[in-house]
Amino acid sequence: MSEFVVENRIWDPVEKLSQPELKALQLERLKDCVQRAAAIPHYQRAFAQAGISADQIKSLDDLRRLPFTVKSDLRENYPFGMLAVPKSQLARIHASSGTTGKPTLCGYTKNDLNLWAELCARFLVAGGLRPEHTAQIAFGYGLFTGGFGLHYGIEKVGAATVPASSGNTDRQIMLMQDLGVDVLICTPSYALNIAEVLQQKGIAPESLCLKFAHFGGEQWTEAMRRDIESNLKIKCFNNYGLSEIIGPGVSGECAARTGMHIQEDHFLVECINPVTLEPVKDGEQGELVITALTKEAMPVIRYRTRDLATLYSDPCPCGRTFRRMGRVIGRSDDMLIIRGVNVFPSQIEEALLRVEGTAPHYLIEVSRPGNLDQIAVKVEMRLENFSDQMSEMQKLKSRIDHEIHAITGIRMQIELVEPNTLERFVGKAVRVIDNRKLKD
Ligand code: DLL
Repeated sequence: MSEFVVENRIWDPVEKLSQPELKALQLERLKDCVQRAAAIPHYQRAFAQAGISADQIKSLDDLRRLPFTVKSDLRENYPFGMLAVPKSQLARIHASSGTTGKPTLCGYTKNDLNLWAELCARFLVAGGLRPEHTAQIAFGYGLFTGGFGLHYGIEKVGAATVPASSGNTDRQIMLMQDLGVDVLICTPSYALNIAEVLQQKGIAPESLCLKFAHFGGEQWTEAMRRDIESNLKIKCFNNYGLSEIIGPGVSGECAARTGMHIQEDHFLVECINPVTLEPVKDGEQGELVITALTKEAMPVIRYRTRDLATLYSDPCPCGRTFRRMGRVIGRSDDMLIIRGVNVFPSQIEEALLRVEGTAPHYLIEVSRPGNLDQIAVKVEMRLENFSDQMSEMQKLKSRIDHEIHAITGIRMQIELVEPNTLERFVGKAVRVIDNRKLKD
């Protein structure tokens, strides 16, 4: 890891609001948000079905009386059915990164765009960004919220952006070298990709000016953070968001890196058991449900994110009072159920990263040849550990098998593949192919 030390700085004093002040602000905003949502036909129907009206919201506890919003609600109201303002007031439209069917849209008014930049500025500053820095954005610029979201956040802080967009790793590296880039902004899997190309080109990471990075947009693990930090000699910060809510800017890590502070003055976050829909206790894992309190164009009520994480409300040394969320450890809908056992791709990644000699590139393939689920993991080897000796390879396979079994409790078929043979991704990585679904 780099020696880079992030001094604690807070962008907006609101991040230090006392609990009573925060709760009062949230309640006022919740009432307003529900009033605005009540003008949208979808919410009129959903509120009527739940037997609640906007004027019955008297306390923050009343949030639980409101109906959930799910992705299919947004799809069914495609393209503009979820807007609370006339289309003429939109300043921009983004979309979720879904690859099949119609995307789910997110509309922004001018004020929404300004708020979004503010929220990104908050987590960027918490994670070390200062006006003197140069930040390279290797997120795609387009309907995906990563590129533009981070772009305006960086500009708000007053740092310089290099809007490289995604792909063309050689050019990314050239820009980093020539422009003295200090900060890298992309998905964690793309950072691994960059580290690998640097190594292939024989460029020492120390020869770059890179000091730290802000990663988000996909799941990653602590082990992957360690890997990237040691390969690129930088410090990495995690940030989280989703386009249905606003994009990046929902939460992000501070210098303490003990979870991502949720921007609670704008987002009410609940953590529920995805089966019973009851709230889980603080510190227990559950599905995040988010209400976007202040978005003008698209107020979203109790959006079921499907992201599984844990909320923490113990004090943070940075002085921010906003609760934190831990890493997203999986999605309630990409959870694989293998012979009745719940398995998350992130658990397999954690296991692989424990075994020296494997590269953090893998592909999980699930099938059901007869009546029994089978799961195969293709694991790429590191060049230096690749050997012609069967016995060496066999040893490596059994170490992987052991770690995966220790973490998930099930045995998987392990296939070692040659270095640089699995597909690389410039955006979000695709790690799972579930062939069982194709038969449905
Ligand atoms: O990925 C927004 C974003 C862009 C966040 C750049 C951070 C940085 P979507 O394309 O709508 O939006 O995908 C949202 O990505 O529900 C999570 O499952 C996943 N995700 C986003 N950030 C993280 C993270 C953007 N830090 C979906 N850790 C979310 C784990 C993440 N998963």
